[in-house]
Amino acid sequence: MYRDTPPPSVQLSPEVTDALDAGLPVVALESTLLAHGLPRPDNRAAADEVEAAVRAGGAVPATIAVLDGVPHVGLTPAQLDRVCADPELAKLGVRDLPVAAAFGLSGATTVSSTALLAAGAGITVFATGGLGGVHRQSAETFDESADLVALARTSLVVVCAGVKSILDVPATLERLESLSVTVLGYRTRTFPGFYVADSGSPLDWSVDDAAQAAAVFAARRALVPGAVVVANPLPAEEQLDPALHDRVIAGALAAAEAEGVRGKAVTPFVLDHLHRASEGATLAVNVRLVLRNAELAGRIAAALAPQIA
Ligand code: PSU
Ligand code: MN
Repeated sequence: MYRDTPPPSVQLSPEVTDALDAGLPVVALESTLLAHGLPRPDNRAAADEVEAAVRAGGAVPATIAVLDGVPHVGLTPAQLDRVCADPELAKLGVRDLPVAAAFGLSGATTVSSTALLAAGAGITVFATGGLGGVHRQSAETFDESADLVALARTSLVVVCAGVKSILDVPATLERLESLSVTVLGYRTRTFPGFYVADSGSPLDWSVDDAAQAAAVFAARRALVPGAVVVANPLPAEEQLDPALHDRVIAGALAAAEAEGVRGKAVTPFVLDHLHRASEGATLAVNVRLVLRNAELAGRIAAALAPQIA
């Protein structure tokens, strides 16, 4: 088919375009946690709540997904409906983006592809739930999330509650060190454990407020490409009961193994199993930590805007 103008490679929403042009703070949000990490139809309300949390922090939200081959940065309510309702929506990491673009496919973006698209659009702060990382048994399966390598080369702040606790947390921290990703605890010197406040792994560095996190990112950006991870723990009174946590995780990993789940299906399978085995307790905690991260990301973006203008 002949075209005299190329298709737009990335579509920014009018609100995101205006905010970036005016130097206002913007926070990128991923869509895989909505489409593949939370159950339908409740994921749709969560999408609105996460965007509202970014606004409460003082920034404009930009949820990112690929629709009909075009990456969108900032979604309309109707586009969010699509992302949250479509059971066929693909899960797109960085390596999948060219296939989606060439074939006009739609998909949700993971941490890796969201970070790439956000940075390309000029967005410097990104909020998610938990990063992907090194899976347990990775010595046999080689299962390590593409999130890690993407963060090594993409310059932005990523606010998360650690890495998903289905993973090998110490091994993931070792890989982040090898990849020279800066990791900061938010008011903590131990790495958060996603559903639980403390993973038990120590951290070298912490920041006390959004302004300090922004200052570290501004310094990194002037020095070397790559991400600054801000690891934001749930308060102890909001975490999942640690005994329940350990029990349901063991069951979910055993189920994935027994059913032979592999590749990019592993994380959605395990999260869904956890939500059901805990009778919704992991789901409620997952949504809560994403909201807290979105609000903190909004505050970091607001603190950063004058520093990198
Ligand atoms: N955080 C959540 N829920 C999720 C994810 C993160 O609270 O579903 C997603 C992110 O999109 C992350 C992905 O990039 O899980 C990691 O998938 P994998 O392990 O296949 O790399
Ligand atoms: Mn994987």
